[in-house]
Amino acid sequence: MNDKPIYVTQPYLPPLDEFLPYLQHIWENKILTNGGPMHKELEAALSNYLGVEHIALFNNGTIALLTALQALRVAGEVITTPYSFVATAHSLLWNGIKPVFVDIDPHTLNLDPAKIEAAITPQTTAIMPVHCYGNPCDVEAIQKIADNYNLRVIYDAAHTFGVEDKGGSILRHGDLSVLSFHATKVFNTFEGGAIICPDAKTKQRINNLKNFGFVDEVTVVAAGINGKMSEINAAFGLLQLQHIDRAIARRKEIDQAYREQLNDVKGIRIVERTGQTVANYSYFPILVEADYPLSRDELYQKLRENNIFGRRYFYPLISEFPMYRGLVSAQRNNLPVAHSISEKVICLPMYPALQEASIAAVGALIRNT
Ligand code: T4K
Repeated sequence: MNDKPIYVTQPYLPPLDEFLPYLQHIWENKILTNGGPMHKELEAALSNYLGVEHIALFNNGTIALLTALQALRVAGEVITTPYSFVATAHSLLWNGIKPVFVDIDPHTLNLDPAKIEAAITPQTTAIMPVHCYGNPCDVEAIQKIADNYNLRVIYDAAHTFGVEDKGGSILRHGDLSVLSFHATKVFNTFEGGAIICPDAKTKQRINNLKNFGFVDEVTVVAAGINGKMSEINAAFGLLQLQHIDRAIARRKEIDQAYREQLNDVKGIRIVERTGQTVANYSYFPILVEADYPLSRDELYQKLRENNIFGRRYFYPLISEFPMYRGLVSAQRNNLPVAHSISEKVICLPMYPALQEASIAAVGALIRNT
């Protein structure tokens, strides 16, 4: 039994004294928000680190998703995955858009491109896929469909900080990609997010939208929102960035240690990393199959009884929540793979400060049933 609870994640916090000079700087110049110097510096640093040209920072990933949809004037119906955090579909509803759920691929756990075309109607204007757990979607197949039907593609890339495929950053795909910098993410600014956009003009529109629609002191061009990242969040991001490579390297070690512990456990399937040349090891999802001695929920409870708080990301499916379940596309028989995965998944604790003893304890509990 572990004395202290072990949660699914724990934010990476650099030493406090390293943050104090940033605070001092903010206190001295008294710019707290509205695109101040830290904000500018973080945009430049992130665009360099991520290998993308245009990035617009936000106060969280959800407001960034809402704004991405507004920026492209998406309306009508949008095809998306039920296997995600609820914010993905909520961003559609908040924009008065109808989500149309399409099933996922059983290996990548991302939107299955083979099933997208059948869900397209004359009202469809866009696709919103999620690179779930940092596993890239089948971006080429999705783009081909989008081109054929003249649809926009907005990637929910909340899990995908720093992930690359053979051509570079995964964030370059689609019309826009949206990141989350929430406390539970690989790179965090306490709360935060960003939109990666293809050109300066789109970024300008996004910047206007995240600042109430202002383009200058007296001109408002759109019903914008307040999506601005504050200086304190940006400062924390700048500090995090100095530690991020070490933090991801430690995640990689943990990933390998779990694999060694769990590789040959009958009935436990480790979700494979696919299509990545650079991974960020953001989550460690396992699937509890029928030939494991315990059900998924029994194993989940057993871990909890031992102070290990894995999470069932993503259960229930988004399509099961009351505001979605009435949709035709939300019917269970439309989403058999997503249901099956959602009923098997547990994300094990994964964060840089996780101790070897904790990894061993998790492994032992799962092996010894
Ligand atoms: N799209 C996708 C695909 C997403 O996964 C998310 C967010 C979004 C969009 C939206 O982005 P944001 O608007 O959030 O930027 C968490 C996060 O709140 C959420 O950001 C994340 N996805 C989702 C997958 O997980 P909860 O409700 O599970 O978080 P919570 O508070 O239960 O935290 C999990 C564990 O982490 C806790 O048991 C303890 C630990 N923890 C958490 C926090 C907040 C800490 O140790 N320190 C902390 O400050 O949603």
